[in-house]
Amino acid sequence: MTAMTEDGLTRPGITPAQRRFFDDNGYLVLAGFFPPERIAAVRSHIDALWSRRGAGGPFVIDQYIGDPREQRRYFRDVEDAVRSQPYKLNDLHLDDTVIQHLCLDRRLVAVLGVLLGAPPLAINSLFLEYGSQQPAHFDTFYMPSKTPNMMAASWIAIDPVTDSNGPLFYYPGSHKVEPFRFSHGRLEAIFAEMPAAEAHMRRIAEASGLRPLRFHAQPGDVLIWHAQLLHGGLPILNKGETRTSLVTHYWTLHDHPDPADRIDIGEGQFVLRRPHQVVLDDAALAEIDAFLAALDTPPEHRAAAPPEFDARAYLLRNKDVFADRCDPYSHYHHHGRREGRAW
Ligand SMILES: O=C(O)CCC(=O)C(=O)O
Ligand SMILES: [Fe+2]
Repeated sequence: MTAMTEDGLTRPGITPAQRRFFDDNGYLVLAGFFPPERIAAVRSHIDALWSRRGAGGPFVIDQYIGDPREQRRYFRDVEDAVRSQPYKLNDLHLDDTVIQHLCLDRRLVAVLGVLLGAPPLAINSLFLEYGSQQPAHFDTFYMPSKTPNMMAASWIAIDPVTDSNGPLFYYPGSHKVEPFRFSHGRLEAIFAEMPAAEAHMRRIAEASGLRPLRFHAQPGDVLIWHAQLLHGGLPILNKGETRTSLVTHYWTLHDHPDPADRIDIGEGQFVLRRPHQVVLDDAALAEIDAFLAALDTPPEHRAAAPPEFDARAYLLRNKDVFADRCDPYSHYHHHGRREGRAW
């Protein structure tokens, strides 16, 4: 059913009709894509990750999402109680081979390769046991690809999902609406301008008559969505229920042709090489402050920054800048200003 072609993409069993459906609607449902045994193995693997977490490891969790106790922490440090409330376990795919091979399953890579027109590159992943309960958004607010639309997401159901346990919702066709541009002219969000973006999304939904659908899923079903599909997660109505799923976002090798940018885990299966998210506990804040105190910024970079430029806030808001230990003034001078980075 699949065959390797000259452009290096495998051609999977998606039909021309499925391809057209994705282009027209901005999403594709692959029902029963993963067999029940595979999903059961993922579930026990996650249980094992939770029970072994104290042994160490690089993973980062957002605990108690939507609650005053919300905080980003190292997974190795959290208490058992954290598992009984909404959380996001971030970027397991960077180091965990079971999750890597799920979100970069060869058949899934093949489907994504056809839909994106280039081999996919997994850029981040979120393991959610209680859904995201996130309002409607475009993923390009957070992670636009270099070339517009060379990005997609996969959503793999691990629990059955009904109206009661926080289904994913999405607006078919919303990917065709002119995207909202922030004041720097691009798609990634400027925090202060989110109210305007939200008004734009409401206008889209009302004026174009788009109607949201909910993804009622069975374990092993997969939903793929387009970079510009408006979507979110509904709240869990029955507090006792879980809504376990894995979301992965992908860019493409087209935009990241340098092999140094990626980890090759197999047969055409690629992970973007990047650090884990930064945990801002007291120790991390102290690390930022020590880094700032030891900076040796070229005076012209410091002088070129706006007078009220806050280097500490810049590092806090642009975690990649601190992860790479870049001088915030120099980074803002060379890249941040042009990229419209927040500070
Ligand atoms: O699973 C969900 O509730 C939505 C997650 C989402 O929007 C995302 O990861 O991009
Ligand atoms: Fe999203």
